[in-house]
Amino acid sequence: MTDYLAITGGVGGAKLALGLSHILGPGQVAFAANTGDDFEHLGFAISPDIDTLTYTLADLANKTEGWGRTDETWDFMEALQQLGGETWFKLGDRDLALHALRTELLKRGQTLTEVTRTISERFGVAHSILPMSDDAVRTTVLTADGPLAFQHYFVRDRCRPAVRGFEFRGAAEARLNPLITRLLPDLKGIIICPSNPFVSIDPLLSIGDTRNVLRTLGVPIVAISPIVAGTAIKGPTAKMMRELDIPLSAAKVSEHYGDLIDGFVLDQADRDLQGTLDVPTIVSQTVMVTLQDRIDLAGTALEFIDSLTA
Ligand code: FO1
Repeated sequence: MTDYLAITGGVGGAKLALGLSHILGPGQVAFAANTGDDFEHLGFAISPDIDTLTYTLADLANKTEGWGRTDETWDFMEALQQLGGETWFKLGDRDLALHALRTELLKRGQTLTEVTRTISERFGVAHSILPMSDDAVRTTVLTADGPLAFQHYFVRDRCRPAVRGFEFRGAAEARLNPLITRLLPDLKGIIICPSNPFVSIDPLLSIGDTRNVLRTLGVPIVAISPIVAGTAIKGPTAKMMRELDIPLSAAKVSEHYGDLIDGFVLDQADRDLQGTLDVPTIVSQTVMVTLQDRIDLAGTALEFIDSLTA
């Protein structure tokens, strides 16, 4: 029986997932991965957040970039450049093997969930990585320059266009991964990782009536702030908040999740906010530099859930 579900996005989510995997066995925690960033590129099915999670749990993540894998070579990209192909999205040679295999297995009719399990098992990952849906949900960033597919906004245009809002295309008709649905009734708690609330966590919450289903489960849902002392540890969260006219504060992330969450983990730099939010809060070190930081934060989140359990 799976006790905990962690909802993850990219790097921040994967770091906490690694910490959780050191405390909880494969039967005790599952990771729900954002697939709103997925896209097809050069004929390959790319699932960046699933892969960040897979590589992190397999201890193969490229820690410098925050995406892709270690021991990478770039012959494919060099050859592609010589041929005048599109090179804005960097696919390393070894990483490419993963995308080629996923694309092939999907073409043969396997679901993204099945493909993800096959690939993660081949990398020796014992914990379940569950794509949020087997249906296509695509994050579109509404910008001052018009709507942009997520990777075009994020990688090609380097988050330069000013953000006006987001759409999760396909989310209303999509079905939450049935393996996630199946484990919900037995959960002891849900952890929302310190990922970007707008483009890493909201895509899952926008699938059908998922937000409502989670809200009414009756188990504690705790979120960890991705905003520390008025800035984001990584990625465009802070820039997005500024452009959306949302004050840059961890409190606003908590407000964003609203009545979905039962608890919010603030960084120690934001201890002044404790007692000012609408939900119970705890203060912890949320910046994860070392493996021990990841394990400690995971332990803190689990204890918090315990303390909130009626
Ligand atoms: N992010 C970049 O900033 N530049 C890239 O060239 C890039 C390539 C890439 C290849 C495979 C992959 O799985 C991820 C990749 N990412 C790249 C990261 C990724 O697009 C984003 O970090 C996530 O979508 C945000 O979570």
